Amino acid sequence: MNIWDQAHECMVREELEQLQLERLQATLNRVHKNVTFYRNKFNELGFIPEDIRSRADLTKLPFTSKEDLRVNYPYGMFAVPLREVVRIHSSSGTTSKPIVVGYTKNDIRIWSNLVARFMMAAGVTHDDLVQIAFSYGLFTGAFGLHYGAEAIGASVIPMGTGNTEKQIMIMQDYKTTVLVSTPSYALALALRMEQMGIDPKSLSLRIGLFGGEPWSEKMRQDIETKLGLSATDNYGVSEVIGPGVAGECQCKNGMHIYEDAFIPEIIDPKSGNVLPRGSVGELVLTTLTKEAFPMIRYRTRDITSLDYSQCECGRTLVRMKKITGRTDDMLIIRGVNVFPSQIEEAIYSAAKSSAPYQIVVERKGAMDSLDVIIEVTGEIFSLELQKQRSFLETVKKRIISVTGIDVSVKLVEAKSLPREGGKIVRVVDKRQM
Ligand code: DLL
Repeated sequence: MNIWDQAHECMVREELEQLQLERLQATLNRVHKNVTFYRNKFNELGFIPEDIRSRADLTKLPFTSKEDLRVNYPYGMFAVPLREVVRIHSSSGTTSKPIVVGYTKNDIRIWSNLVARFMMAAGVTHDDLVQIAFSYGLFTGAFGLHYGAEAIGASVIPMGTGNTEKQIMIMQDYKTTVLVSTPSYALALALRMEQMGIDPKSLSLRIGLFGGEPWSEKMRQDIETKLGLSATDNYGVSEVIGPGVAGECQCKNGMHIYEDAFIPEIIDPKSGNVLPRGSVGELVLTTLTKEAFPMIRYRTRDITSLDYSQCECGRTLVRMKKITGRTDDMLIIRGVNVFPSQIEEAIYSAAKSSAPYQIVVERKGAMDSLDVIIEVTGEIFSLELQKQRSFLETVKKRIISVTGIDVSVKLVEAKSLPREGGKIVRVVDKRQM
């Protein structure tokens, strides 16, 4: 029943845990030998890979954070020489420098097969025409889904993002059956079709694979009725692999985590302690198969919980609930990760000093917008109007070049931004999913 890798997706739990342990030991040996960062951390703790005798021993290991990846930019966390790396992707960092991740040939093969799992679980077959409306480039989304669809043997339409009317024309003319995008872009497509008077029934769409940002059950219903397809959720993190960490089956009741490739843990974000089964907390992931970029206990900062009960689909893999929030201040705007610190850095470098600012995020129609409001300070005030304009332009350009998303930047009077306890609320997120 739509299962791509029966042997791994339906394993008896005891066997799965034995496989995890073996793969974990191999991964720890690999990072101990090849990644200075991990070798130093392990030495500090007096830990050697042989100390891992059961899965529970995982808690002896240190966490890895985005900050660790930033410090080791660009290739410090790679566990193979660059000549063995066949692909590089990246993801937002907390500063203007992104995080760099790499894949060996074997990593790409495994990644494609993991993505094929959730595509097939959603009902995709080799007869489908898959339109990929993610950005092709450093973002892991487009290439991840592209290779997964090819592994299944479906026909891929590598459309990329934007150009909504052309997307719709291609859907009509090429008879697209599967749409791959962020959920918010799926809604934007639906709204545009409504405006153009196009009946979704006249299209051939039957399945939607959506991920890269949080969305609600209400959004699922909207997308399903407006586009006339079955909408499924899939989850991933670039540092861990990209899409292909977890995906829904047709029961649509949680995303199966591919536990033969990743060990999930739920921790209390403050104490770092592992929480009892079923608790809500921060998801931590350890990779078990990756050669080029293994991650030990990577703190995703995503809040969710795990459900170990048996799923009706026959898979024995644990399911994660929808992501309900973050334990840091990262925003996801149209599928793109943005940190307020990146914006602050852009303002600082243009103003040559700090300036009070606020970030306002809204959902206009189906699309997110990000406005940066900066208070006029002594320095900015003293600039002539012409220079103020060019200051705003510089800030805007810097933000766009670092984050890749379009923003609006405006100046307001000194002390006019609302304060709480004397402090400006940095981010006002008005979106309702
Ligand atoms: O967004 C990978 C991906 C691409 C997954 C396409 C699915 C589809 P990053 O750019 O590194 O990687 O962003 C990872 O996005 O930590 C979550 O906060 C969020 N995220 C990803 N998928 C989901 C989802 C890709 N299905 C960050 N639901 C993660 C909620 C999601 N949040």
